[in-house]
Amino acid sequence: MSEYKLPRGIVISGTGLWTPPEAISNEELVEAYNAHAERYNSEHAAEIEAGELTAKPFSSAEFIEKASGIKSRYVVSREGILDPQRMRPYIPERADDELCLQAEMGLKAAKLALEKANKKPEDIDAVIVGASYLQRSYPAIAIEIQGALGIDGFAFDMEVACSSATFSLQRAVDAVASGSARAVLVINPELASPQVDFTDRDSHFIFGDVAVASVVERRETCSADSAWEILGTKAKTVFSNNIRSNFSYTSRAADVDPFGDGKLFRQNGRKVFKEVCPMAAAHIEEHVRATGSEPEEVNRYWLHQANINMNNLIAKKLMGDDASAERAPIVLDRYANTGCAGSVIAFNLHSDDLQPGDRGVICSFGAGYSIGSLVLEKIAP
Ligand code: CO8
Repeated sequence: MSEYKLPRGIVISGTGLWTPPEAISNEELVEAYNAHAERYNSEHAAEIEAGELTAKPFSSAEFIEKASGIKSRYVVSREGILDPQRMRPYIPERADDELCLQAEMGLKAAKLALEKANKKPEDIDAVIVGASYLQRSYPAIAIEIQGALGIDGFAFDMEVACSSATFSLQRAVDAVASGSARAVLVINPELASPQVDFTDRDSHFIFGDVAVASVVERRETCSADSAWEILGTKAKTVFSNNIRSNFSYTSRAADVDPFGDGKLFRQNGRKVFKEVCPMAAAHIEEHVRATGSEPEEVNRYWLHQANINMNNLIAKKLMGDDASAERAPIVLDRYANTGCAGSVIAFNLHSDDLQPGDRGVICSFGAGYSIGSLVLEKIAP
């Protein structure tokens, strides 16, 4: 069991959110997908007629908004995604002496978090990058960002799909609690668009790109205007095959196309919905009670942002009739599913109005399955 009694006095003293400058609306995305489907169907008309191939069905902007709550998504590069002949972003390779794209995204969010926390690189002892995907295996993206910021200490990458942010925040809390770092910079650069199969109607609309970052330190060292004390962290994983991403460096040895059929993100969305909602609600209830509150007393829930209907269901279970968009804010209408970053985006955008003494929960849930939560209380340091 990964829940434990935390020593008091560890805080999140600042977060940063970097949003890519380009966005794609549902209508634009559907227009590109439908043009691609039409072209595919006409090029394969004979095989489809003979029953050897299945025709590609058309997508619809209305379906996407109703089924998911997503209206638009930010991406690092729209051009290739919207080209019916390409259907994937164009991300040119960079030289070894240039920052890689994911490090560049993470660095932008990290600088904003440091500024909000009123911290300098010399105040930080560790950098953790947590993301659903990493642009390369080594040197770690975290070490690249550490180098760019001139931080003296240690850095490493970790991947726990949608829970990479909450799990990496938990690692940061552990490091500060144990004394292995005075302050930790947690960075979650979600470069999602390269893993999306934009030719698949069921999943082409789900993801967007973004980067978030947080500073975790002791209350005594905190010099930010306001901060959030971490009352508890709780992490849980349960194996499930319902969300998979199978492309791998071992494909070379298996003699298969790493990006062939079924190798990119795929899921059984209905099953995920049915299984994860009760798990996430029970997880949060237990965690909130363990920190001395009742779920309906919590002022704000910054929930994972995968599906608005999932969030509404979980919010209702936790807050009953008092559930509202104000108490469980939604950002996926603009950002779509940004993997592990969604709950931290919600926290970044919807926490400044709360008062010292107010409580909130950051919670992620997704592939693995994995669920991670932090119960927070606002303090005036
Ligand atoms: N346009 C029109 N019709 C469509 C479309 C479309 N784009 N897509 C599907 N349909 C059709 C289907 O074919 C189906 O038709 P029929 O009834 O004739 O078979 C009908 O609409 C209903 O389809 P679904 O049952 O699939 O639709 P749902 O109502 O279940 O909605 C969702 C689909 C939105 C996917 C929904 O099931 C959902 O969101 N579930 C939750 C899933 C979830 O949370 N997943 C987590 C994913 S991400 C994650 O955990 C980690 C990945 C980490 C990567 C991050 C990178 C940053």
